[in-house]
Amino acid sequence: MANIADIAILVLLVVASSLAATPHTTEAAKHVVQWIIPASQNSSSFYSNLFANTKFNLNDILVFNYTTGFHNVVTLSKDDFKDCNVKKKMETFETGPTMIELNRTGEYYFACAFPFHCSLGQKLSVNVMASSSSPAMAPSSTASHLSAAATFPALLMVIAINILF
Ligand SMILES: [Cu+2]
Repeated sequence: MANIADIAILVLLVVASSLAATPHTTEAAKHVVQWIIPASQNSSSFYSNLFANTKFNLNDILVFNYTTGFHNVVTLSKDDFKDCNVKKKMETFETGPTMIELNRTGEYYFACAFPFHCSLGQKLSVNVMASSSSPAMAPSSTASHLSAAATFPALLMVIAINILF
């Protein structure tokens, strides 16, 4: 009986460590933004061009990289964003890098509130989609997560039976 129990514990350890090591496939993406006054001619569309092909999903993280004291990040309404009306800011983040979790779907409007920075193109809007809008990823990773979770108690039961009988 001792041998079976030893083997069972070994199996348990191996399974537990492999579960712990399994990468979390639904982990949020980090989008790094070099938060500057764009130097390009088309400065007002610099950031929208930069992220034109980027998908922002729920719970992704935006990382605004800048030196504290040289820029900041404020959130604006759609209209105030359009007009660079940065005095109407809703939230202000002043310590770089600023990390913002996109914890709701829909549009976000960011700008720098330093004088003229927004009108010189330091503004970014992102449209956050629900993660389920990428069908290739979400359902399969959820399924594998569930099956791994279900395997564990089942294994414990088998081990218990082995030890008892
Ligand atoms: Cu700025």
